[in-house]
Amino acid sequence: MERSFVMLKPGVVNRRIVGEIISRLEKKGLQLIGLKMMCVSQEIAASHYREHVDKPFYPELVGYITSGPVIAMAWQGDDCVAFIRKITGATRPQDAQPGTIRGDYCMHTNHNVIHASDSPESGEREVALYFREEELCVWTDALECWL
Ligand code: 3AN
Repeated sequence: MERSFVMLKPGVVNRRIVGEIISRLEKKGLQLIGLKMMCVSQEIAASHYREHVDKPFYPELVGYITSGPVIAMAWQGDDCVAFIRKITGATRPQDAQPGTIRGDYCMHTNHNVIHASDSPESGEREVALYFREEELCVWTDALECWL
């Protein structure tokens, strides 16, 4: 079963839209297996965004996700990485379709509301970066046969 790491960035907490955004993922039928509010350390931020270390926006990106609490989540489901990326929308809000989270909730790429793993391999790596195994709760989904 595929896993994806999703993070609602500090602006989401400040704007009081955490519940609305989580609802969108729940309604799709994805299974939430880990959830916590946390402050991201410099070390975790650096590991998370290591592929962007040479990009001009890197200092601002790390500065933003360490500027206040985030909502860290682990989701599970068949093809869940691709489903969540579709629901999340394109990186640039200008390219994100209305109806996607980024299409509906943001205007600037540097404050694009949400992170979602971009491959199953990233999903495994990022879930392990943010969650200890005992923090994950893998539960039997009684609705599976209806999804
Ligand atoms: P995504 O989050 O859609 O997978 P990535 O991995 O290319 O996109 O970028 C990671 C994060 O870096 C984005 N979510 C965004 O916050 C920030 N970012 C990407 N490109 C830019 C940019 N051109 N200017 C400012 N911030 C950017």
